[in-house]
Amino acid sequence: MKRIIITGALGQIGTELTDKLMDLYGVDNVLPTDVHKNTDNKLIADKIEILDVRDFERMDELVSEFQPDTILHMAALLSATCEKDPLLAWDINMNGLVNALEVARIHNLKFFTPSSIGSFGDSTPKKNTPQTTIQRPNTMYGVNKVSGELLCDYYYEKFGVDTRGVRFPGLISHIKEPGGGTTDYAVDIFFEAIKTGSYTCFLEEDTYLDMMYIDDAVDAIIQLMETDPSNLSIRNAFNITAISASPKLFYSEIKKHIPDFKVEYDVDPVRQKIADTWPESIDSSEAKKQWGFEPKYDLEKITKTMLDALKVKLK
Ligand code: VAH
Repeated sequence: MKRIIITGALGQIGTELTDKLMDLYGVDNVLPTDVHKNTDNKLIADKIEILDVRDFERMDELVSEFQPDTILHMAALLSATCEKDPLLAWDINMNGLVNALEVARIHNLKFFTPSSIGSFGDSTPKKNTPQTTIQRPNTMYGVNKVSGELLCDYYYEKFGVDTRGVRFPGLISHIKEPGGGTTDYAVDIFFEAIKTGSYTCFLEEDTYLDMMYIDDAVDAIIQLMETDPSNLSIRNAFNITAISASPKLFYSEIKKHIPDFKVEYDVDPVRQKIADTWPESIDSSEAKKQWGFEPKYDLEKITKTMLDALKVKLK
């Protein structure tokens, strides 16, 4: 990668990904885009362009002007939001993806878009979920992610577009909070531990899901995109994860730092139903073998990093 355009640059991943890319490749070699310009990151604010990924002409115009060699397509609605308006989710998540793939094909760009553990369904093996296994999700988000994986592989095989992807677990960050995700509790719990000392969780205490700290997620995208393509026998998309954790596990780790921290449960049936169809733990051995994926943050390090950062951010 030398010159990169990013869609969804102000999202939970996009914000920190853009920042890291500007640091690594130079501010002038990164073009962040999103549907708004609201950011307190000055470097991003100076560069960002408005782009709704459903607008092919605008995307094509930005790429023709900026002349990138890579597009990182991060714009999408997350799982719980998708269930509130499935047809809007299909429009943004799928028509946006087709536009990004078409732009990559026409302009010969390297291409990345994330899939998710949400691409698995209730009939998928839940523990140590294999890289290749049954994927019959019954959520609009999951349908979008499986369709997206298949479409990205099609563009690789049919048109030779260099498409690559990963299946992200829940991502934990303190700079940009997620919005509308089933795993958002794993971010909210840290914010509330510092803000109020108590948290009401919308998932059951023993709901185990794969999770990862945002720095490991950003590093994984860059590492995969910089890998020699001859090393890759899989394109879309690699299982990656750092930990398998539950609300109860996060609670007990946070209590080591904040002894009076309290958690109650008020389960959201929609998000619990989604979470119950997702794996408890996935096998990320192919990512390790093919491009050296190795997360640096375990539960202990995630907890200390989040609490230390939020004590400063929220004081
Ligand atoms: C969501 N954070 O909850 C996203 C993610 C694995 C979960 O895809 O929808």
